[in-house]
Amino acid sequence: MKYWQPKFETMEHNELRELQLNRLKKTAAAVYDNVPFYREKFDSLGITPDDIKSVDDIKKLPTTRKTDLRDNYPFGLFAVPKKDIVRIHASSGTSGKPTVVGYTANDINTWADMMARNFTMVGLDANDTFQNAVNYGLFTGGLGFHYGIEKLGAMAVPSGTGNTVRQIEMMQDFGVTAIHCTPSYGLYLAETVREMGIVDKLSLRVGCFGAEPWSSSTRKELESAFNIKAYDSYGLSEMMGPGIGFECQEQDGLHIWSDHYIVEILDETGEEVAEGEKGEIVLTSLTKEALPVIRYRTGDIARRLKSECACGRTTDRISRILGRADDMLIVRGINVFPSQIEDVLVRIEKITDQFEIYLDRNKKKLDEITVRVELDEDAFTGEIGDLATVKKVVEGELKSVLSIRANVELVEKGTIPRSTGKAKRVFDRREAI
Ligand code: ADP
Ligand code: K
Ligand code: ZN
Repeated sequence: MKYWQPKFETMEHNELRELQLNRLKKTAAAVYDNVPFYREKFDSLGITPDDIKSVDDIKKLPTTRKTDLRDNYPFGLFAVPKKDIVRIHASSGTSGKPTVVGYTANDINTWADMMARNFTMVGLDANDTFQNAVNYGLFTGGLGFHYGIEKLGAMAVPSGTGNTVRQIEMMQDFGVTAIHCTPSYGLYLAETVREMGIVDKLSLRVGCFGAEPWSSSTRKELESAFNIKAYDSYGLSEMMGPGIGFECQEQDGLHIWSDHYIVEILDETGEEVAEGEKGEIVLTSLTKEALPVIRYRTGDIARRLKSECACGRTTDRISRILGRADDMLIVRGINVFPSQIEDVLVRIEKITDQFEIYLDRNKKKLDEITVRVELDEDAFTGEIGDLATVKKVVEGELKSVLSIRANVELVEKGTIPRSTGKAKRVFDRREAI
């Protein structure tokens, strides 16, 4: 079988537009009726869901930003009563609180079907054994992929992250044919497999890599190290999670499932960019029940590609992600905003409000984040124990907010250059992967 849901994957253009229009109307009505945030936005623009007469009328609708989710933390943008929510996930917010997203039972099912489409698209089926080597928990990557693997009928190996040698043993012992992880962890796994000299003992055919940007040279490296085909998986929690965009076997851009999302590529002024130009991906969900989102500014930069594809799917297509429109950093697949770090630091005593962030790639090819902070000498007694305590406090606070470990470097007050304009706080020394 070539398609998981052929009706939707290969829908003829006009029919697809018609479907999008109906679903857009329904979504607009749902948020207008159930989400005060959207009701106010619609009112202030002087529009109602009835003003949507064509898909292009989406331009009349308000946009949504990550800060809107934060301002309505935790459940303020949910469009259904809490009893209909069967799961939540969370990702990083721009500062302070995380962004919480919710799912109804139908949402979970839709997401799993999208995943099963992706897996079918790259040639997987119920005969496959799929190792999901990402974090399970509040992040969407774990359970998101997991449910799709089970829906496909393949055998899921929920290995999670860490313990690389054990991961490779599992691949070997269980006859794993497909793997999902971040591309940077993929590179480390590949290197370890090479060192162990067991590539020919593996049955891997397919790798799915996402959550952070990666290049075509990394693709070649992963493909040759594992003897696989490597595919790009794109997504974001606000739109469900991973898998809302995925490469097909043409390996030339990502299909975005157009029966579930409307894609706009906008310039800084909010206009659709000229054909083939780069712009910000703006997504509107068409079927999400728990958390419908209108014109979400993803902050991700890409190009729109022609929707015709040799694989026969008729969805919208985009290039791989080419960058970010804001200052969001991606560290080990986890989104980190400098403002989040600032937020943590200002609340800690005995340090000044100056800081710098350094990003490096360690020997395992994994990201390392170092935050340099200044000791406030007035608060410092000169005891060496004091230093250790301050460092520990800062590390602990950062860990609890970022969910990754940051190295903390304490320096003397005045070491970090004061700037008169926009301070340069981030020094990304990682080579692109
Ligand atoms: P995920 O778990 O899918 O990474 P998050 O909501 O935590 O979900 O992060 C979403 C962000 O991660 C995206 O907006 C994008 O910046 C980045 N991202 C996800 N997948 C990719 C990818 N394949 N290529 C580049 N960036 C990606
Ligand atoms: K991410
Ligand atoms: Zn295709």
